Amino acid sequence: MKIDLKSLVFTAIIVGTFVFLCFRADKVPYIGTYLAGDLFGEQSTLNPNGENGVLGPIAQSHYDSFMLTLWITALLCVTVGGPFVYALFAFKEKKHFDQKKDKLPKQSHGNTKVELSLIAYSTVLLFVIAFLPFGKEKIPAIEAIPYFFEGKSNREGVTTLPEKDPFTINVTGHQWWFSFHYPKQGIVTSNEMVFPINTPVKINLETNDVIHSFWVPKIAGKVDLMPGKTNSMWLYADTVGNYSGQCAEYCGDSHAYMLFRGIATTEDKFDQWVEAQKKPAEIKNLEGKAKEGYDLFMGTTLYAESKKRGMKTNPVTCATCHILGTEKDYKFEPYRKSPYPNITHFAERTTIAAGWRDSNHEEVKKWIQQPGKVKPGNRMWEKFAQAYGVITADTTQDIYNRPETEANAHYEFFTDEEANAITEFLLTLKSSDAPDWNELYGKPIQSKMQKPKTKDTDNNKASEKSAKEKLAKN
Ligand code: HEC
Ligand SMILES: [Cu+2]
Repeated sequence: MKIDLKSLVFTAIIVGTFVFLCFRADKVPYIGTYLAGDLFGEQSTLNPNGENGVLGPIAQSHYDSFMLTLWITALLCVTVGGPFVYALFAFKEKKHFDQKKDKLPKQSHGNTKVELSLIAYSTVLLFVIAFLPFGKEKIPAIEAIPYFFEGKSNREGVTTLPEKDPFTINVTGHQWWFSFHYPKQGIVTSNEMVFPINTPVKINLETNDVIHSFWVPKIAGKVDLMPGKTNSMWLYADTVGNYSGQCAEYCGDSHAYMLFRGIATTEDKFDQWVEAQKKPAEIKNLEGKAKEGYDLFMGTTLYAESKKRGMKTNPVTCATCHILGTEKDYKFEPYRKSPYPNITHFAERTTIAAGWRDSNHEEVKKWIQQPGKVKPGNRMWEKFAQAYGVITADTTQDIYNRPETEANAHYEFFTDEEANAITEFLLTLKSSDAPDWNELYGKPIQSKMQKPKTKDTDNNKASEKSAKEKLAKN
């Protein structure tokens, strides 16, 4: 068979471009970002050794198996796709082909030799994927499962998960945030999982409601949190950092806003953090606005909204749901499955609303006033909205899909003054010796993400107002 040079060049260009894009999409302006969000961003698994740090053996082993598979599929693409594309060019109908005069090539069907060799070829490749120790970790894919779940490693200097008494964090998923319980340390926190570097960490995963999935892309994951079952995995980081994590299984309204942070820190800082977490909240010396805020939090003051509706008591208060440990030796563990975040050390966290917004006065105030606007459908908003009759139990689910009720989700439960006072109080909830993670390790990508699209048009404001008036009448 004579090789047709022109067809060969076309084939090389097409197949070559495809393979290049598979490996270096990030090098082509826009394509990488377009295809995958941000190929080398904070939540990327593609650069365990990239500029954002070496991230330990698990991320590396995932990366290794991914790259091995990618190389092999590239080989398949060239060896099978290549002849196919070549045939398209080389054997297409010639320009002056005349059905009557010119002869058709010999028509054939099937070719046992080709078919058998293709089967053998793919079988060999599958074996290579399964058994070849590849990359830095050299974990063959077939061993990757026990590796990930049982905490093995081939890397020098990595301590693997001890069978007895490993460092443990119990993670519970809620709609739409994560809580973290440290059984040895006896503490319970939410949305920011702090752990020491160079320590194998056993993670137990449970859910309080639906299926969620735990994933810190740069360190390890993802494993589902299944109702009625405890799954586990391990993680190990060898570089300090403020890594961003994400629920990776669709779990309802605010799934996309169900983030968290994995904060890998030194042993010293970790111990310092634990000591701070064990302290009760200081409420005795509160003054002025912060004291007002505390009374509002506890619900001892009648809220303006309750007054307006002629209620003698608040139908729901912050303390109805949130734990605030104010006594010495307060025990948090009984609340480790509570569907509401522990607020005792709120201001030590760098984010609010499950890692979704930065923790600062403006964001916290907005959250308190209009939680439904920040995070659609969240449970806190739902309870206030039902208590004040902004929604009835059956409108919760589709409130965002109906123009006439969407404005209700933006209803403000607190006046500016109240929200400011509560915020002031919440921001006192920190001990002075707690580490500041943002300051130490910078912020991960969430803080650079877009704000939620809220249509803050005049039109929308007007409909909010009319919804408010309508509700006030009822
Ligand atoms: C129905 C129970 C409920 C009530 C009442 C309630 N909250 Fe919440 N709160 C929640 C839930 C649930 C979340 C988690 C929301 C999420 O991220 O999806 C939350 C989250 C928060 C957060 C963010 C916590 C974090 O670590 O990210 C703050 C701050 C907060 N609430 C303050 C308040 C204040 C102040 C009040 C009173 C005005 C209040 N809450 C009333 C249930 C409640
Ligand atoms: Cu989830």
